Amino acid sequence: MKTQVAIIGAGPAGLFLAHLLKRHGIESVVLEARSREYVEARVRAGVLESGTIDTLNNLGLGERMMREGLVDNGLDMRFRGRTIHLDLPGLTGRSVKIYGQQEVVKDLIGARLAEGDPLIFEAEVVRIEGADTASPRVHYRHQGEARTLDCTFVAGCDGFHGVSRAAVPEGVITTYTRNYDFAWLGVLVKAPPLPDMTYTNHDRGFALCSRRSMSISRLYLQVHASDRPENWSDAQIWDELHTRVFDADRTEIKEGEIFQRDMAQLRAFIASPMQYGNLFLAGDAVHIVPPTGAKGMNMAVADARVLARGMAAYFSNGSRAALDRYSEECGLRVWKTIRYSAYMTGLLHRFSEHSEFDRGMQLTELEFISQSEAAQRTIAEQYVKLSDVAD
Ligand code: RFL
Ligand code: PHB
Repeated sequence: MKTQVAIIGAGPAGLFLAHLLKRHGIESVVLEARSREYVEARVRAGVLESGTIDTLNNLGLGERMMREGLVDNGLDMRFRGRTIHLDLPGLTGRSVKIYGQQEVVKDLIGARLAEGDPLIFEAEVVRIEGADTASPRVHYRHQGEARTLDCTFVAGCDGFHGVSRAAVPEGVITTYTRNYDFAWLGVLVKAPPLPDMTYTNHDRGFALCSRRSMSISRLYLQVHASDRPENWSDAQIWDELHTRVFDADRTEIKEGEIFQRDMAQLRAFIASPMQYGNLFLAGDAVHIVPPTGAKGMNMAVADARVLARGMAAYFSNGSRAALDRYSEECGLRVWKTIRYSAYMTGLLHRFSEHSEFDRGMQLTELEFISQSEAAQRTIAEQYVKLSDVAD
C-alpha cells in the first residue's frame, strides 16, 4: 500500500490529523493497533478548550458535541472547607465544553469511515523503516499477516507507549520527565453531578468532581501510584469523596451506581525535538501532562493542527519550511502547558515529600488565590486557552 501520510494511532491526534489533511486534499492511511470497539470505549479526557471545539466545528463534525456537550462556565477549587469559584467567562470571556474524549473519537471515526477513507483497526505497527529518507516504509501486522505502507511522511500519533518515538535513533531526542508517586482513581457514576467542575485539596488528598452529562458524574480520587481500582469498595470510594469534598453531611455529592473504574498514573514528560527526518510526533507520543489541567487531548489536537498546516504547505507548493519548523513552533506551547499542568498538580495534591512548611505554603497559595482576582484570572486564562494555535 502507498499513501501520502501514514498516520500511526487512532486517538485524538491521529484522527484529527487525518480529517484536517483530507480538508487540504491530502491522502492518509490511519493504522490503529486496537479494535474499533476498544478505542471507542476508552474513557479518558472530558474538557475541550475552545480551540478544540472550533476545530471539530470547522471540520463540520461538531454537531453532536454542540448538542450533547455541556458548557462549563465555572471552575471551583476547595480547601479548608471553603470554595474559590472561578467564573470563566467573567474572567476570560470564554468557557470550556465537557464532552467525553471517547465521544469525540466516535464522531471522528464515524465520519472517516462514512467518507470511505482508510482507517484500519487491529493493525499494529511494528517498525518504521527509513524515517530519515524520502520514502519511509511502515511495517504493520494485520489479520495475522505482515504488511507494509509506503509514504512521504509518517505521523507518529501512537501515544506514550507507541513505537514512533522509539524509532528515532538514540541521541536525537532529549526527554524531560517527572513521575509523581500518586495516581488518579477515576469512576463513572449514574448520578447527577455537581453543577461546577470542582477540584479539592484536602488533608487526605486531592479529589475532582466532573461530569459527562446531567445524569452521569465523573469523579476522581488521588491514590498511591501502586494502588489498584479493585482495592476500593464502593463504600470506601463514597466515604473518601464526601470527606475530601468537605461534604460532611453527605448531601452534596449524589451517590449512584459506579459502572466504570480506571486508574491513571500522573506523569509529566516532554520529548524534543518532535520530528526526525520525515517522521513527525504528535500528542501523547511526544508529551504527557498530568491531567490536573485537563490539557492532554487539547494539546494533541493543537499539534495535529500545526502539523496539518505544515504538510498542506509542502503538498501545495513543495516548501518544507513550515514542516521543518514544526517542533520549534509547538515547543513553547507544549512547555507552557506542562508548566500549567504541573502547577495545578502541585497546588491541589498531597505530596509524600512535603514538610509541614511545604503544606503551609501550598494552603497559603490557595488563600492568596481566593483573595486575588489577578491570580484567579491567571489560572482561568490558562484553563480556557493554552492550546490556541493559528490554522
Ligand atoms: P492516544 O489517545 O493514546 O492514542 C494513541 C493511539 O495509538 C494507538 N497505538 C498504535 N497504533 C498502531 N500501532 C502501534 N504500534 C500503536 N501503539 C499505540 C493506541 O491504541 C491509541 O489508540 O494519544 P493521542 O491521540 O495523542 O491523544 C492524547 C489523549 O488521549 C490524552 O492526552 C488525554 O486523554 C489526556 N487527558 C485529558 N486531556 C484533556 O485534554 N482534557 C482532559 O480533561 C483530560 N483528562 C486525560 C484526562 C487522561 C487521563 N488518563 C486516563 C491518562 C483524564 C485522565 C484520567
Ligand atoms: C474529566 O472530566 O475527565 C476531567 C476534568 C478535569 C480534569 C481532568 C479530567 O482536569
